[in-house]
Amino acid sequence: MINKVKQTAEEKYEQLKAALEGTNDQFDADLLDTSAPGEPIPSGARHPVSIMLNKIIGIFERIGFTVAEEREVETDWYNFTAMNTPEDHPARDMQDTFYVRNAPNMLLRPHTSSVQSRVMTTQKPPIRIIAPGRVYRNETISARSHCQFHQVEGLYVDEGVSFADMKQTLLYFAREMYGRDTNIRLRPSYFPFTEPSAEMDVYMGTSDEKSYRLTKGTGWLEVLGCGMVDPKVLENCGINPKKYTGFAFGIGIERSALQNYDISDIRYLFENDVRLMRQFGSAI
Ligand code: 2U9
Repeated sequence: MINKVKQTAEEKYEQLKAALEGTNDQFDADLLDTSAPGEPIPSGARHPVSIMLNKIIGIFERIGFTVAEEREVETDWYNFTAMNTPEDHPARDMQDTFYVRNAPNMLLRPHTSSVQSRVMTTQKPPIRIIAPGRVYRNETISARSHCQFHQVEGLYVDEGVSFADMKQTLLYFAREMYGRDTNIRLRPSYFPFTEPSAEMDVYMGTSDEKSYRLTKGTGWLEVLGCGMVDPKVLENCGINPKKYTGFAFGIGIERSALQNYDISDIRYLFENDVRLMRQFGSAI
């Protein structure tokens, strides 16, 4: 009886061994199939805000502007006092600007102008810089506005810099950004730090549904603010306004990104949802 059990066990063992060896042969063959297609390696993607920032930086670097970066927690002097924004200006209000608790002179910068005011107090003209970076404002968060966003500001100070220089520089920018046949217009505006000040529109037309909607039926899209640096700002930063003049401009990045990529809500840009980013896999 014991022999019979042993025999059955041995048969079973041989059967299983043969079957397993057969499978192993198959498995080894699969492993060694050098013609099998490789596993795809997912590539990373840039954030739409970075794509827009890099594009704008590239355009200005090609005509001799260099990037300047500075701190996000600033003093009110570099952001407001130097920039000719009076003590009672509404932008200084806590409703509009985040202040650091227990440090009344410190704030989260509401624009990157403090980069330029810092550069002007330490360097002599010619100054030709762009200041990209994150800024903060005490705004109610909605589909259209957020308490954090990005700007690129530019500054050119030298002897004999004119409004015509500004217009031609911004026309070059618009044509690099929106196409070589793009036309622009400058509308009068007001900023405490520039005089005269203007807003620049680019002509998109109204022939397709997207441009009609973006331009509210006018064909013109507002792109940036600009102006000649107020002589008071130059003086505050230690630059002689009798000898030097300059122009400056500011571009809001999120708004351009939403328009460019047809994104319906600014909050998507701050949620780090990879499904948003994956759609920009092929962009630089
Ligand atoms: C210095 C002197 C002047 C920067 C400027 C604007 C016009 C402007 C807005 C664009 C959209 C802010 O992001 S936004 O909401 N900015 O319209 N910014 S001129 O002027 C300067 C900067 C530095 C020393």
